[in-house]
Amino acid sequence: MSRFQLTRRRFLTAATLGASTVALSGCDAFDFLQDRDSKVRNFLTGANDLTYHAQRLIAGRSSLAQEFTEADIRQPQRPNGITAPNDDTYLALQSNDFADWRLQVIGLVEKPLSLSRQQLMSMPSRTQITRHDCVEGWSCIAKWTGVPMALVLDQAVVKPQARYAVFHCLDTIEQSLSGNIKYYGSIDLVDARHPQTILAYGMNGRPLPVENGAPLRVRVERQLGYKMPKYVHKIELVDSFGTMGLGKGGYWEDRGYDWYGGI
Ligand SMILES: Nc1nc2c(c(=O)[nH]1)N[C@H]1C(S)=C(S)[C@@H](COP(=O)(O)O)O[C@H]1N2
Ligand SMILES: [Mo]
Repeated sequence: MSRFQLTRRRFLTAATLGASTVALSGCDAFDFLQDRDSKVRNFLTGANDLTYHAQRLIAGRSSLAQEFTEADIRQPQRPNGITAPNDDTYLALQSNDFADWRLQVIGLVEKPLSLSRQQLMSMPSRTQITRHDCVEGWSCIAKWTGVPMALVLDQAVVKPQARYAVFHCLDTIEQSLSGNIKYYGSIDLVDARHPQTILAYGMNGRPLPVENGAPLRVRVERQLGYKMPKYVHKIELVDSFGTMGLGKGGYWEDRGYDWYGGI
């Protein structure tokens, strides 16, 4: 089990943080899909339910995604989406090496948690070399280290009526007239408790860089990249995500991507 020397090592910081424009590099959405009542989107949603149930039946609850060796890591993990959050809260945490950052675990739990990075890092860890597939069509193999999410959920004691874990992020992915929209996403508790689902604080043997989600990002290895939120600061256990965002369970899901991004 690897442990990182975080004491005086500074995280990668972007030298230029000026631009406050929307950074939607690549993951473009189609406009009609933003409409809640779009017939096309409802059709796509129905098809996704089928994919989800079929994959659950065929692949089972805990089949593992393929793992690789060090030799398979041929390039750095390609940063995508937001890579340098310029939100005040994030910048303040980053300037202090995330010493004041906490992971909140709230909602349908018996014991709400507020965990520091140090506390997360002192829990048992898992390291896995896996392939990240982005919906845009590129892949990267990288080594990820973090706490199995199941251990965190056990510590919080999830209530029986909880069905989903929602990840709330610190980065603004879009500036709209009604305010800043932060990235968010959700998975069901089957995936949340999957042995390869980790809350990662390390990548390729180093502390997770800012561009890849420091101080904490999720790895959900049987799904596509957009299902793995970066810059996570809050995990909320819910029985429904219908009242969040546009009601589809995540920033990209609200814009037409499948809720179940199975690979
Ligand atoms: N908070 C946050 N999480 C995010 C994104 C983002 O823009 N913000 N982009 C998603 C997408 S589309 C991909 S492919 C991966 C990219 O992760 P990487 O930058 O480590 O390659 O993060 C996902 N999680
Ligand atoms: Mo992606």
